[in-house]
Amino acid sequence: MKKGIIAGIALLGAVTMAATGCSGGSSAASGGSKGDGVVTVGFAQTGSESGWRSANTESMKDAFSAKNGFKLIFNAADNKPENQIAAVRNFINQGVDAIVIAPVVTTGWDDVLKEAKDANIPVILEDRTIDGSSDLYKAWIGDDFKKEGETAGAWAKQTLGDNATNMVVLEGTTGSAPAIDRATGFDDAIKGSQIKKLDSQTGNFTRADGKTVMEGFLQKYGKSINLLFAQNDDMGLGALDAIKAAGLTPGKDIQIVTIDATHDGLQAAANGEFNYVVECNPLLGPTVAKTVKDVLAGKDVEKKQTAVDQSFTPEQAKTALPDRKY
Ligand code: GZL
Repeated sequence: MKKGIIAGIALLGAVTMAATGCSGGSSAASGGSKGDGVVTVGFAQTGSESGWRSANTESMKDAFSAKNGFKLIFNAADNKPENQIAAVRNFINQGVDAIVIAPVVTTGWDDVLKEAKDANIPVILEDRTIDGSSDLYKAWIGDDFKKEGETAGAWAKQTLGDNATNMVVLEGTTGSAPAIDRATGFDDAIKGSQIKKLDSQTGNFTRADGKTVMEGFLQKYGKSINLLFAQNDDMGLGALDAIKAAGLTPGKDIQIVTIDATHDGLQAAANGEFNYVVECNPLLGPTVAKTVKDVLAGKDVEKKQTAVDQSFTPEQAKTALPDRKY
C-alpha cells in the first residue's frame, strides 16, 4: 500500500501522522450510540508496565472522555494476553459500539476478532499490531517500531561501530510487536559494524526486570560490556541502578541507547547516563478517538496511521525537556 505523510490529523502534542492506504466503507455504519448520542467504547490496554504506558493510557482516557461524547470501559490486562482476550469477549457481550485494543502480543487474535466482526462491532488497534488478517480490524494507529530500531542502530553503528564493541540487549515483552520490530530494525542497521551482541534477554519493558537482567549480564560479562541497547527507557533506567552498583559509570563505561523518550528517559540523557534516546510518541488518544467516530459514521479511514518520531542526544534532551508533554 502506498505510504504517505498526512498532516491532516494532528494529535495534541503536535504529532502528525503518516497514513497508508484506505480501508473500504465501514461495515459499522449501522454502529454508533444507543440513541443517547453517547458512543460506548471498550478499551483493552496492555497493563501499566512503563512510563510510556501511563502516558498512553492518560492520552486515551482524555480522548475518550464524556465531554467528547464517549463512555469508556477500560481494562488493563496486567500484560497477560489471556486477560486481554477475555476483556475483549466481555466488551462484545456488553454490546459496546466499538473496541480499541493495544495488543500485548501479536498472536492469538483471530478467533476473538472474528467474534467481534460477527457482532458487527468495529475493532481499532492502537500502539501495537497483530499478526492476524488485517480485515479483522478497521485501522491501526501507532509508531513505526522498525524505524525506531533502525534509528537506534544507526546511532550505535556511527558512534561505536568502527571499533570492537560488545553489546547486551534488554528486549521488550516477548512476542510483542515493538520487541520484534525494534530488534529487526536495530540488527539491520548495525550490519557491517564491529558491534558484537553478547546477550539479549527480555526485561518485559519494566524497570525492575531491566535491573535484574542487567545484573545478570554484569555478573556474566563484567567490564567487557561496552554498549547497552534497551528497547524502552524503563528497562534502561532499571539497568542504571545495576551498572552503578557494579561500580561502573553509565554513559561512559557502558554507553546506553534506549527507545521511548519519556520524561525520565530524557532526564537520564540530560544527565549523561543515556547517550541516545529515540522517541515513540504515546499521545495517540485524539487520533484513535477520531478514527472510532469516523468508522461509526461509515467514513473511509486510513488503515495505518503512524506517528512521526524524533530522537535525542543529551544536548537535545536538555533543550526538549521543559516542553515535553509526557
Ligand atoms: C511502544 C509500546 C511499548 C513501549 C514500552 O509503542 O508498545 O510498550 O516502548 C511500553 O515502554 O511498555
